Amino acid sequence: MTTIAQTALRAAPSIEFSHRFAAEVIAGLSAKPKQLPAKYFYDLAGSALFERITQLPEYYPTRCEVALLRDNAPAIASLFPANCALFEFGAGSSKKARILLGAAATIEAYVPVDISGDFLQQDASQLRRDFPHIAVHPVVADFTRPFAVPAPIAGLPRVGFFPGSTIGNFEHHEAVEFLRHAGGALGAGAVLVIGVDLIKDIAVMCPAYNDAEGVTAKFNLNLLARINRELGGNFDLAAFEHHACYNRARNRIEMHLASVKRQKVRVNGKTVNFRLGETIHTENSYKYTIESFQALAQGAGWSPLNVWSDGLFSVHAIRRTDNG
Ligand code: AVI
Repeated sequence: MTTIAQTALRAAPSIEFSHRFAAEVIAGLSAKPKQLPAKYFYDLAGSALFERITQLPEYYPTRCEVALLRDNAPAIASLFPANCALFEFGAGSSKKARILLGAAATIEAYVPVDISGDFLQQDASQLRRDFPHIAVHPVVADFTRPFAVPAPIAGLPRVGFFPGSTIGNFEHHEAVEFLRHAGGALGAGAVLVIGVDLIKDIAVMCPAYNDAEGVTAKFNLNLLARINRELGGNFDLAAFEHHACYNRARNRIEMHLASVKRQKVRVNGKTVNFRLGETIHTENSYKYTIESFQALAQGAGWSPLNVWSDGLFSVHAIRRTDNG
């Protein structure tokens, strides 16, 4: 996930991006019920807020995952083939990948794949200084779509890394699609290390998305602020409330923005009407059991190799089955 430092270096959005953003926002606000794509949370301000979320006392996933990776790095590294290339999907700051790069002597190359090119290049320079024996080949691309593999990596066996439970922000069919795509990019027999948040007591899950400091509320409301900034919207942020709750039937945290009054908002030249209490659904964060994630992965051509868990979060190692 993109962080503060990365986004500070990010170039202005392209015209193509702005058109897609406008079209998806208008489509989402015209839908019933209203919704907005969660991928638009991560502008400069949103990425900074997400970075703060990962440090909140209530937001356990980052802390748990880093501890699991640190405590089990040798066991995870033992699954990697000789002279392999580690591909990180949605690389962000490579903070977590560094744990694996430091533990696995068999990693010959690191290939972070991320849409944020400026930061990737800067982070690559630092990684080359810190791990001089590892070749770093950043790929600027949308990691959910096919991308060109750098030529020097072509012959190396590949290991995938997808931390953060970002898979939880995908609908189940999208998660299967991503795992199939990752399988295609990594090749037959490849190992994928993936972080997955677990279903647990609501008293632990809900505060992680309703923190006392209100950082998650600001993160959610920033989506409206971004629409104001980039699409000439006139959302009054004080007229919307952050709501986050666990949907037991669907095993997901849902985030919404609820209108505190009847109101009209202008976005990109269009008027959007809100009833009192009407919500915009902004994000799903699916939670899994160890077994339900393994079943999902199996359906996408991956078999379980090992899993490390502290009861709150899980780090899975899965292997692509030959026919995956
Ligand atoms: C990035 N993703 C895994 C986070 C999550 O927990 O679903 C995004 C987030 N939304 C609110 N807090 C954190």
